[in-house]
Amino acid sequence: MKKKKILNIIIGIFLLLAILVWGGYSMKGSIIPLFFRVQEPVDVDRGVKKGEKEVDEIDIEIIAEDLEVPWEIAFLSDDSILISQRGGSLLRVSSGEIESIAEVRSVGEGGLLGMALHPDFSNNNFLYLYMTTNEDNRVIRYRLENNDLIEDRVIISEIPKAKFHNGGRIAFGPDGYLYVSTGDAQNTQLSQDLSSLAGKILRLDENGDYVEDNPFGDHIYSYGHRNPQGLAWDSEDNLWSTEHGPTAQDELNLIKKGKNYGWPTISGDEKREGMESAVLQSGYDYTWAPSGMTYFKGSLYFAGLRGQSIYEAKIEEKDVVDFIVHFKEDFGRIRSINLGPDEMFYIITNNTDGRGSPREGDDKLIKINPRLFK
Ligand SMILES: [Ca+2]
Repeated sequence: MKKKKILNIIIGIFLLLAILVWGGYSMKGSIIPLFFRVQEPVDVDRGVKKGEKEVDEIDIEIIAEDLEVPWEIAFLSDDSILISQRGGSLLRVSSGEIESIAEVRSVGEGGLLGMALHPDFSNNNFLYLYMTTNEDNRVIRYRLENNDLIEDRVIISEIPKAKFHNGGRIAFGPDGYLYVSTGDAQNTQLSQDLSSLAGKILRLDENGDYVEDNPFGDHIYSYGHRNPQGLAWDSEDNLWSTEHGPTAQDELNLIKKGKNYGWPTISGDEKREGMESAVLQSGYDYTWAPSGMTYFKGSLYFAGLRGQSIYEAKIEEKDVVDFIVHFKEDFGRIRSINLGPDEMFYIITNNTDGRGSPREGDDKLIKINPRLFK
């Protein structure tokens, strides 16, 4: 009798264990993502292999997938990121969730491009967007309240538009003013024409008025540009810009107030009296197709579309002292690179607009630890 009772208890424990093991195993797929942030191993030569590092030391992390031609990133906080998509939608990515905030205006071939938060965004909620409309390229200021985007005012309009060469990067400088890069709108003569807003870098105050000490008494800050799409300031507050050249001869320029950057008379490092040559150019048979740019610890990092790379230009005394190509072809075409408040790089790919070869999950927002660039 006693033996039988013990046997029953043993069988009972065994069955209970079997149920627990089976249950745990069958739910494995749903349990794991709850405990570990889903972390896709990225197929890159220099990427950190899975298993080599602790789980919390993530060096490359895909933050969002299935984006549609994303163009610019802005950080509301460490874990809340805005993304503009060229088709006209604005997204917010929080904890891996993607929310659609708004559809912005009708757009042409350019679309919704640049985005910048007002330096005092936390108080005034002002968000600036650069977009192509049916008439022009323009910058509009909105108030972003929770997930509502409320139009506030047109900051600048009548920037010539075209199928290509719409410029589109906007950024607040260390002087507190808004800089706007515009393309030549496929009319090369406009870049030298000081009565046109095409092919320029503009400088505006927060309301869209021109800054009093702008060089020509209007919105223009520099001219003779073809299609600049990257703006970044170094630690000495020098403004740098990337610019698409004509078949190769892409440029990295040091932007100075009132200067002429040569297009269409000169390109790349060609020289002409009264015109500024690029500090660095891609060469005569190589194309970066450079777009977004950011500065971090002595280097400018900029995105390459055609070049499918992140380019690093180390700078000293307003000159480039070293040039390094990172992640070549690892992610495809890259539209932008930004530095987050967490001092991590965030890049967006540009493989879904018909010019690239989309990979699984494209387009993506990817976080990269800057230590991988050492
Ligand atoms: Ca030039």
